[in-house]
Amino acid sequence: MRLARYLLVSIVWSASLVVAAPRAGTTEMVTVDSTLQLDLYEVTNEQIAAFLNDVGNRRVKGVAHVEMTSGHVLLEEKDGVFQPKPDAAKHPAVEVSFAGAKAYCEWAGKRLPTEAEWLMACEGPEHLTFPWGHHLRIARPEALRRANIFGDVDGFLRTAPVGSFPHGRSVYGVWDMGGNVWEWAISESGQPRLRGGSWINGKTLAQCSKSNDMGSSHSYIKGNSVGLRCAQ
Ligand SMILES: [Ca+2]
Repeated sequence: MRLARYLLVSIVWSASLVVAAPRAGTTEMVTVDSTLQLDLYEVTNEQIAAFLNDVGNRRVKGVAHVEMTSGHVLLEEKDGVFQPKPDAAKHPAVEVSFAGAKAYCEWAGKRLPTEAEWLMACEGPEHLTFPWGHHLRIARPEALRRANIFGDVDGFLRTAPVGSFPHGRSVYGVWDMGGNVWEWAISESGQPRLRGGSWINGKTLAQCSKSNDMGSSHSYIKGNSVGLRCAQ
C-alpha cells in the first residue's frame, strides 16, 4: 500500500515537472487548487493579436479563429499584421471561435478549462451565485462595480478593459468571470460551452451556474460577446 502510494506521488510529481510554462505575455494566472490555474483576466486583444501574428488566422471547418469580417471585432489587420483597434488592447478579445480559443490556449502553453473547473473557480467552496457573492442589486451603487453587463449604468456600453471591476473578483481573485465577455469552456462530454454572461446580457446569465452555447434560443448570444480565458 505504501509502495503504491509512493509510486502514485512520484508519478504525479514527475508529471508536474513536464507541464509547459505559459508563453511570455500570457503568464498572469491564479492558483485555484493544486490541479488548476486559471488566467487572472480574460484574454485581451493584445494577446490574441500576438497569437494571430504567430500562427495566422486559420480556419477550422470553415470557421476562422477570429471572425475578422465582423464589424464588432476589436482587431484590425494592416499589411498582414494583426493589431488591436485604437484603445482596445486591454479589452477582451471577441469574435473568437471555439477552435480559435482552443488554439490560442495551446499556443500560450495552456488549455481551455472544463465547465466543472470554470464553475469551481467562479463559485468557490461556498457555492456563490455570482463570483463575488450571492447578489447583484443593480439599484445599489456598489453593484455597478461588480460586473459589466447589459446597459451602461456600470460605466461600459460594450466591452470593458479587463480588470475594471475590483469588487467583482471571485474568491480566488479571478477578474470578470461575471459579465464582460462569454468564456469558452469544455463540457463533461467534450462539447463547446459558454460561461459567465457578457456585456450584452443581463445579470442572470452572469451567474456562475449558467451555461450556454452559440445556438441558445433563450438568450442573446453572438460572436461580438464571445471571448475566452485559459487554464493550466
Ligand atoms: Ca455594461
